[in-house]
Amino acid sequence: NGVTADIAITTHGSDFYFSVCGVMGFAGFAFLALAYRKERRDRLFHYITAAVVFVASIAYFTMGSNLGFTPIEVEFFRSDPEVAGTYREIFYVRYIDWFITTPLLLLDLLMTAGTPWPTLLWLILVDWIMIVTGLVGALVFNRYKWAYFAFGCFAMFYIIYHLVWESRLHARAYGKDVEKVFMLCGSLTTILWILYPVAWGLCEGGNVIPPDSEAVFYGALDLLAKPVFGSLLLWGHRNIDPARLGL
Ligand code: RET
Repeated sequence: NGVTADIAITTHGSDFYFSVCGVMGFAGFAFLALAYRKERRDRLFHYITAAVVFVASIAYFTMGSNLGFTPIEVEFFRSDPEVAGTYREIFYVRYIDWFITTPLLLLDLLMTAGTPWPTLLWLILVDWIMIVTGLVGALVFNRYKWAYFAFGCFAMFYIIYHLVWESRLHARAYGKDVEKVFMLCGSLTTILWILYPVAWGLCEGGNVIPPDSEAVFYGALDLLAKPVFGSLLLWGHRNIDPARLGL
């Protein structure tokens, strides 16, 4: 429709997005190929993890094609004359990706810890609050965006508290091998998830770094949180019978 942003990605930015798209897609086929070495009933974690990277691959295809964004006016109170009235491209497609994939990543982790399903559902609902408030905040142009950001951070720290305390103790009860994979993947998740709001504050929030740097920041986080996390999780599960976890 001809709407463009003053602050937008360059060709380099889109090349980077296409590379991440390729890595995510490749990881998806690899996770599926590994699934076929197992009995159908033992493939749960493979299917969930493959779905995560396939969804991400499509989101990255979208951003590489310079689609899935909308121009949002840069926040008013930062308006030195340089940035007043300028528009930054905000990739809402990220949040559609995260809305689908972060609950799946939580499923991966929490089912590893044998978390009871009512708790699991509750944490997914809290996760949705985190993502949706982040999206709304990103689309708001004035300082109210930071209120949404605060709601989202509150939700995230609640989830992290759960991973670090309740779920860790749960995982421990299932034995050494379960505890080990949970500790590895849970620690990775805790560190990475805390960096997402940092990226948001520098990009959608404060417009401190340009969209090309945003591509690299979120891109690195997504590669670590999806294909790297997924590989470690599936590797950790190689000798764990899902029936032991009540699955
Ligand atoms: C937002 C902004 C609002 C406050 C918080 C956020 C956290 C986002 C997170 C995203 C995780 C994404 C993952 C993607 C998979 O690749 C929405 C940025 C707290 C934690 C793991």
